[in-house]
Amino acid sequence: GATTGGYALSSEDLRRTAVATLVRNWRGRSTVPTPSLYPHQWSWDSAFNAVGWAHVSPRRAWTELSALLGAQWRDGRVPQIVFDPAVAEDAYFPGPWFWRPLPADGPPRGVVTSGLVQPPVHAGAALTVARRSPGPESAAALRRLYPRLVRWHDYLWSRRRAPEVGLVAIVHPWESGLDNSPTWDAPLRAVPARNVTEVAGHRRDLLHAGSAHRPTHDDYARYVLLVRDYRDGGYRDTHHSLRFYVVDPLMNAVLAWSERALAAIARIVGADPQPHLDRAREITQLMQEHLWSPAAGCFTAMDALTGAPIRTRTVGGLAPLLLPDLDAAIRETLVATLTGPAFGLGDGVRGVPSYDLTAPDLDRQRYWRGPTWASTNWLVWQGLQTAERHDLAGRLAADMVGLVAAAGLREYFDPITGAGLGGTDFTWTAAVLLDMLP
Ligand code: 9WN
Repeated sequence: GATTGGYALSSEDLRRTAVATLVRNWRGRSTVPTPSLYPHQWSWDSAFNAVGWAHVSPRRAWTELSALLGAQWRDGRVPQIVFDPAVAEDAYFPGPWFWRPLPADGPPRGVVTSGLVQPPVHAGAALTVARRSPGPESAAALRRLYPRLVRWHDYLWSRRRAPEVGLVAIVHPWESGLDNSPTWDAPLRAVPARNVTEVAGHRRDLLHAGSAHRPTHDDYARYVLLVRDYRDGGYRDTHHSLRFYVVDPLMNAVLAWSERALAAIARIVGADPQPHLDRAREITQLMQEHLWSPAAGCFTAMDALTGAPIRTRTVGGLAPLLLPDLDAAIRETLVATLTGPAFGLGDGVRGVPSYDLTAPDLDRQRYWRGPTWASTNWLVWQGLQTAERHDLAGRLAADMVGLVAAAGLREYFDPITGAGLGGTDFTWTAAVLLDMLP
């Protein structure tokens, strides 16, 4: 096999390691993100995992997506976590007990889930799986999944749109997928950090990853309070009662990208693609109207409770590269930001960091406050292909391969030194690698 830029492992070695990790983390219907830290099924992880499985066992890719959508709530939401009943209740915090009671329009009988959501990458991933492994099995799977994916998007569109802006809002930092991103610092100031010691005592993550690489105890106290409020309100999406309500570019860009994927899937299964294309276009326009920041050179979030813009540059603000109907000038500026000092693609930085390298509060080791993550890098990689910047897409893929060759299948990486951080044997890192390997 080809060698990977002077690193010890060849492409073939890497492929073998990645496949072994997927196989080891497979639990019969889905893949755990990593057995120690996250021993259940996670929503957006499953989408990335499926893309990896497409290279190994398309059947497992479809099983994984079907299992997740099998836990879809009656109201259409696809939950952030589907708990494995075979795993101890306290293996992960907050575990199944914390989310109860689940409402009547919640998950199917006997299924316990979180009540939050994560970015809707699933339709985009399903189309990617079908393209990587075309044939009757994929066509049949798309036919089965299409109505569920439609209901999922309809939930976000009908229940989660911020009134003034018309874009989808998140009610908790965990919904963003970028949990402790500096973007949430300002809106989280309105959320008191209560019972910090008690919450700290519940944490299980610190048994498996260094505390300098994880969110703080204050972060967790706020996360817990927000879940408690939402749960005690029956997980109803009435934003007047929420303390956190934020419109975020990653969530909306991914929804528009997935709506386009649904249009392509609709054509395959004999449904009407037009409503999906219309919605995708509407989201792109609304994002350009409300979230584009010429000063930041990327899309930025907005506190939907106050209307205040949040001018942080994060990898989420680059995700609209996924949208082919973006203004040409905006697309060019995004590419300039990606290759400029804030993200440094092609300039010695390893992969696309989660946060602006020039920001004074950059923390290269702490979770979503600096490190490079495989999942978001895959999205930017897709976006660069949509933008027809195959040169940069190739650069980014080589960066990801180099990171893993040197540091292993870690959860995230220091974007300057390349050091591996967080969990080990990480499924989405393996999955994305299989898709990015030359
Ligand atoms: C909470 C599983 C998940 C990812 C998220 C990542 C992390 C969970 C946690 O792990 O979040 O959802 O307990 O910290 O931030 O993006 O889906 O890999």
